[in-house]
Amino acid sequence: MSYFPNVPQIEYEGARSNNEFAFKHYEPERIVAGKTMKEHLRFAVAYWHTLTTGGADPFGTGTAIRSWDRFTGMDLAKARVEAAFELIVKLKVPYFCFHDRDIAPEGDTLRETNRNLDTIVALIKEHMKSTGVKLLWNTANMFTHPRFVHGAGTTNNADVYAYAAAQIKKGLEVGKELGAENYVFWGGREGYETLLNTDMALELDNLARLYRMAIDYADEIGFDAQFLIEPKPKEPTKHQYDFDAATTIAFLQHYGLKDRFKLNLEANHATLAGHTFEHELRVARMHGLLGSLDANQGDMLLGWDTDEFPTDLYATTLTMYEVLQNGGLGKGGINFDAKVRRASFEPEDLFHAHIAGMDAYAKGLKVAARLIEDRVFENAIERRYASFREGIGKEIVEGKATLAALERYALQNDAIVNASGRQERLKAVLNDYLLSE
Ligand code: XLS
Ligand code: NI
Ligand code: NI
Repeated sequence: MSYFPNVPQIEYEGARSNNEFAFKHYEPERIVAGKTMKEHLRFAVAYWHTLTTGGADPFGTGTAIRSWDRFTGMDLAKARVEAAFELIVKLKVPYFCFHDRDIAPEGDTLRETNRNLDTIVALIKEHMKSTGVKLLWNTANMFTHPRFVHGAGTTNNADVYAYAAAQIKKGLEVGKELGAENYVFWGGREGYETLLNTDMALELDNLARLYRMAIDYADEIGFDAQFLIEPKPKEPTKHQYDFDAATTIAFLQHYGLKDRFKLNLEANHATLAGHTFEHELRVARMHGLLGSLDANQGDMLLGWDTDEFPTDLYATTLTMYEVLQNGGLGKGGINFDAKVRRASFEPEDLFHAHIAGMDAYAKGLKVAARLIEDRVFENAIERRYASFREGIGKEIVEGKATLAALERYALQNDAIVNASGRQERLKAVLNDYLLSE
């Protein structure tokens, strides 16, 4: 039986195809910059947005038509697994990601909850085996249940902290069982509302302790996934501790955790923090910490995490530029942490959305590869910083300059000449590449 009877297997048909159920740019086996598109992009479906949630917003209930919704409880969880793998295979997506609570319902006790999880994990394992689909990452949902009202790793309540630890322990075991390539920590409630009741130093120390315990346990059970932290500045908490890449890197450095973690960066979280996505990627890349991507986009006119499917070609191009300059994402991938709009409630919309996102990233990859091959920005940047390769600039870069020496230089150099940054010209060239690919 099929959950998406109206949707065929999606194939690449090229830019001229007008088949709505075909890729126009994503050609999995095509070689770009030395690797297949499939190897570069490592796409993943996000279980929560695609299988679990149903289009509810703070003003209205769910709208999504999902044929698996006729079931409840564990039957619903099982039906979602069937639907998930049908969708993932039809989309030719190699990976998926989930929170523990996306795939199986909570029971009355932690023991029962873990039993539910085990049942679904076993079913997922069978499907992974028969389809070859792999788990990019899993994570623990430590933000939905009311027990996490004051946080999980940064709660004031040690009983809740212990519960969170138990949940992470189980998550690592599940990750190992399913061969997850990464394990994610997103601190949805790891932040604070007011300093009037908050011991920030204790909360941060405790969060680091929890990460340390997770590393130790992963080592103990031989789970060799890459640990990832996903920054976000706010929502649901007013002020989240993993605000952005720079803040998270400072945290990792301070607590001596930098060599065991990388970052899972999300486009909409970047814009919520007042950055572009490429800024966040560059910061992580400079520190060797670019791990994985949550691909989506926000809305310029809305100030929250709208998690739209990524269709902005400028953004996907500049994102793939950073990824290529990073030498790829290693164990990471491109996870569509994105949801169809509430008004796009038909099951087919799930396919249109993923096809749009995959094509936008494929196009971005092709354009970025050509930009790099032609050294478009590299040449411009090299010229712009030429003054640091000779004379006084070279001495500065080599650490030979002192304030006194620079003063001597400045005193006899009255005619400073600057050159244009040529921003508009570079943007026009970027347009030319986008339009001609
Ligand atoms: C929410 C986050 C979340 C993480 C995984 O804003 O993006 O979905 O990716 O917990
Ligand atoms: Ni995310
Ligand atoms: Ni998000």
